[in-house]
Amino acid sequence: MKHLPHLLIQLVGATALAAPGVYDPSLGTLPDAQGFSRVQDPAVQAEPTVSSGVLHQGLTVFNGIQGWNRTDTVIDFSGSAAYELVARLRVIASTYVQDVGDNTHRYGYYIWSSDAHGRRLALGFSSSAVAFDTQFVLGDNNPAPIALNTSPVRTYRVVASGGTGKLLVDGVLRLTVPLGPADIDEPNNLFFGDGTYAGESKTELLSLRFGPACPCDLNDDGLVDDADFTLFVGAYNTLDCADPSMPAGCPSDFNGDGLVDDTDFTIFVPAYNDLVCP
Ligand SMILES: [Ca+2]
Ligand SMILES: [Ca+2]
Ligand SMILES: [Ca+2]
Repeated sequence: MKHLPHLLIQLVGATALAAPGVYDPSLGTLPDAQGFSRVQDPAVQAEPTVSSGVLHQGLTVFNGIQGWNRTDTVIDFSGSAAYELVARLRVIASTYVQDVGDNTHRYGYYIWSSDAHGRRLALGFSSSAVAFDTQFVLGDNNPAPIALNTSPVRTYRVVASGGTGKLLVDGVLRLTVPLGPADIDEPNNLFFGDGTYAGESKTELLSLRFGPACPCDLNDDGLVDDADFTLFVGAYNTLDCADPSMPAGCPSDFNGDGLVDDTDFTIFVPAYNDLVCP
């Protein structure tokens, strides 16, 4: 058993603060009350609800849309700091429709993000697959969807940096795509929900965060606080990323050397002192 260095003494309880770029259902409110705008057509349809830290939505209208967006956060997929979008989501049901006429694909539920240049990274969910697209008109330039049972709660993480987008599911890298062309989407747009007039979905969203990467935020709530410290300590005591008891993807190995040790702790401490993700 290793022991954490005395530096730990510097860590004191953090205060709960609202973090930017976050939708947090545990606050008990809809996205409308947390800085997101409702996108809904037709105007009258089943109202989403929030309970016990979960946003319940759907079954949505097949030939209508219902979701939320915001455009007030400047995003750059190719900036010096990696961009990250993380969502915990359970897909109870979501359709997939292929339009043979124009070679487009429509998923019942989307989480998509565009940067200041109008480049797009979009996750499309069906009950048995997830797609990771860089084009607005979906077609041959997008990678094939991954077969995936989306019904358990899963953590979907999109990371964009250096001209590349990556998709990790539950900490495991599943797809790497080159960034798509500019000017195919509204700038700085983050959208989640049923965004198609050719599909429907029933979902439970447990969290959503987007913005500059914040690797020490191990539970993805926009803060680096005691909850993350507890997760870090567990990984630190396990030490080896190859240990089967280590969380998938070894997220506490901040420097990527295969171990969770004092080096990672020295990376964790300043993030903890900053508290709020950048
Ligand atoms: Ca729809
Ligand atoms: Ca956290
Ligand atoms: Ca390490």
